[in-house]
Amino acid sequence: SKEDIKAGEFFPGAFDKILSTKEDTWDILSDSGVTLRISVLSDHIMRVRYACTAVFEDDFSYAIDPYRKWPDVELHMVDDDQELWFKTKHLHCKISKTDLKLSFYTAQDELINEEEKGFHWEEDHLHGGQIVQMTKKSPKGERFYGLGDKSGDFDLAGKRFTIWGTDEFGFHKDQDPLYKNIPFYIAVHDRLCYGVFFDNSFKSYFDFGSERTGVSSFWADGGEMNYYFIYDQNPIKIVEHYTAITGVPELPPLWALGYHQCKWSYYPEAQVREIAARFRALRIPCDAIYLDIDYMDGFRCFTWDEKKFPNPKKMIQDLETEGFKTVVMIDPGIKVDTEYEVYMSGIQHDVFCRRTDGPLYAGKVWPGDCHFPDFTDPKVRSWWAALYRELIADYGVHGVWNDMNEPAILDVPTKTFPLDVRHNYDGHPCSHRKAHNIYGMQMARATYHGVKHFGHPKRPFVITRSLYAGTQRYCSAWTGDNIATWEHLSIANLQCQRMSISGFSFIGTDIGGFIDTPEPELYVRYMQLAVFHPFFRTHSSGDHGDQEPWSFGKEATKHVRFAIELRYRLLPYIYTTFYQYIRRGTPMLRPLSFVYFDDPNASLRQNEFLLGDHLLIAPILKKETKKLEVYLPKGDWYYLWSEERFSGKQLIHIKCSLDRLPLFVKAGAVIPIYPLMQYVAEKAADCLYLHVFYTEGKENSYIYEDQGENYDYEQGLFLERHISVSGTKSSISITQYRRGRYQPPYDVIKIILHGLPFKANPTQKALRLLDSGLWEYSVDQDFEEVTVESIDH
Ligand code: MIG
Repeated sequence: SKEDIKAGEFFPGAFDKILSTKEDTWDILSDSGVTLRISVLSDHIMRVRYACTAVFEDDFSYAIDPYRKWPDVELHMVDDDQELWFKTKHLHCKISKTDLKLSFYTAQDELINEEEKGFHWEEDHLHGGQIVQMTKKSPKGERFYGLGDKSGDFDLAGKRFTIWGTDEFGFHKDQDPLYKNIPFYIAVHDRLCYGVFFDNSFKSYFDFGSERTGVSSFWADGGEMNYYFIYDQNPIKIVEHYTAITGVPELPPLWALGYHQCKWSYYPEAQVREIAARFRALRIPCDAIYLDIDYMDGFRCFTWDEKKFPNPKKMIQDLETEGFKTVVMIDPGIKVDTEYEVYMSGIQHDVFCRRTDGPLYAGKVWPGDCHFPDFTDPKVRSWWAALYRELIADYGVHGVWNDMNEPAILDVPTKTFPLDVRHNYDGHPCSHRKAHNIYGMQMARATYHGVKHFGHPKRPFVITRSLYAGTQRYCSAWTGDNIATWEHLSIANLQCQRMSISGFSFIGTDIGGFIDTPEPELYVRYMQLAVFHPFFRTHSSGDHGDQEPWSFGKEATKHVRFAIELRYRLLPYIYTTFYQYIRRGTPMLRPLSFVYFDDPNASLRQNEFLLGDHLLIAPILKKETKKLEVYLPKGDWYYLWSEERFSGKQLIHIKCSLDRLPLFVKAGAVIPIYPLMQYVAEKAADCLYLHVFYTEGKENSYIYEDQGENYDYEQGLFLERHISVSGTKSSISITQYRRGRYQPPYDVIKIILHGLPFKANPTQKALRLLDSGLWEYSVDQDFEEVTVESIDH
């Protein structure tokens, strides 16, 4: 394609010389004084930086996991007449000496990606610095995925996006930008895939063939061209590499994976108690209840409205006795009020953001004029963390919800801070232009440290609205102010999958929609989908109708209860999936187009996805759906609600009724199920169910368990079960290998056998025929092998 170079664009020029600064890092100098720095993190990841004026910025990023150690990599450098090559085992990078353009190849010499204009920049005469840009070639049919919470179709090709966290109340499909800032994408073409993480916190842009066909580009309003190029054999692995760079969370407390009930706002205390009691009376499981801004005294963070909540400590304790955790909102804006302790402490400790010329910045939020802590200053983060003492240590609050941290400001057209506001940026002083996209992340980080400290030895739980790449290390998130429409149900499905493949798995949406009230059918379908989202919470703006599981009539309540019960039964499976996420960076929600990336039909699908290794969810996203077309990828799949077995690589049609969401289990899978509880650890489980889905051949499953609330797992108090199922025409055997020292509360495992192609021999005494027609086999939880044979064996 023809490059159209514009006036004012600068290019690196030709190769001059090469210097090795460290073993894994090379500086390539151009004849115009540009330095290209290549460093190798692993066989699959290279980092590319440019200094337009020979001086690099201090190498500092909020996104990067500081604890990640990269193993040594074998690297070959080849310097010939025309080109420089950097070669790892799996990824080769070629640099042309005439213009310093890069291309990436596989070890088999397949072209993964090459630059078009490559790196170039424009001078920013107003602010100083450069607008740094990168333009790459994009072969026909290339698809693009990622970028966090974008609300359009899953494939981002043909569009342009901006990364600039924005409070978008009632956002719509394709609205951009939204709340989250994840400058990471995955591209797929010709059965090759790669990832690009552009770690630059300025306002940045991604153009996937919208401006010019055949090119993709990304650029930022300042900072460095600094990106990571990732190559591997499938997109799930690309996400795993990205997650290795930016980090994973700790295990959440198990209750955080239960059902949560929220509204803007539940008050006074009597109403909170009433809602909680209603859950128990109606036998709808629930683990957490939220207090939105109205619990505060005049929206002053870290205070209580004593009229509405005369004795928060007692209320929180009583709720806890009933199995409810209390989560409260904390916003970044601190009311300007000399009678308010937190404000005065902030002034005294000089924590608030200032304008360029010195005055404190004041912006309007709920309480009126506020000052805003500069969370990018480590001293301020410590100050903020310490503020949680009373809430967490004294009152017993279990989790904290950080809102409005884009940061969002009312009554100004830009919806945020003026750009001249100053930030410490951990010792790299800068303006809001650079700090905007990481502000919410640093708030959530400070909150996480406070909640963790005062809640110790319990695991912390924090939820945030805004975030930057890497924020998954600290907390969960929700997708912001959605609307109770069917279109938003589709958006929710795509946003959660997209966040998951953007390294952020602990994500959910306001079930039913934040704005407006859903019709009963929509609420039921919404709930059924959200069962499979890692963060599982109903929330609504509260100024329309009620939005509790029982608010939509008898029939809907029944279906909603069934959905929530399914969630609780599946908790060991979901917890295991979370554990796989933190162990390997594997996204919890896995789009079909990612897992079955070599299947061209799967790559055309965007609604179905997998949760974990073995469950395929086919959400119902349209009103009055009677029949759903579902694409099943390779392998055999059981339709959970009928035991019917389908072979994959085909489109099937499923008859739908309102009580069930189409759910498929991979043949050979073992799905762990807990006995139903009304909240996590309501009682000691007396058994673990293992639902085993027959396959002819072999399939492995993995289950992770621990105490669920503290850090004992770090001392080896966890339990891993590696289970394999192998089936023949006349037998099935299930073998287990266990690791870890956690003693589960149950002694017995009940194995439920699905899909046996033979009649089991009932003389085995452990075997019992259930009403459902399935066989159940009771066995010690530490069994090593179980075999069930055909009666005619
Ligand atoms: O714009 O605290 O997204 O979940 O209920 C309103 C009140 C401010 C926005 C959040 C929403 C929350 C609401 N907040």
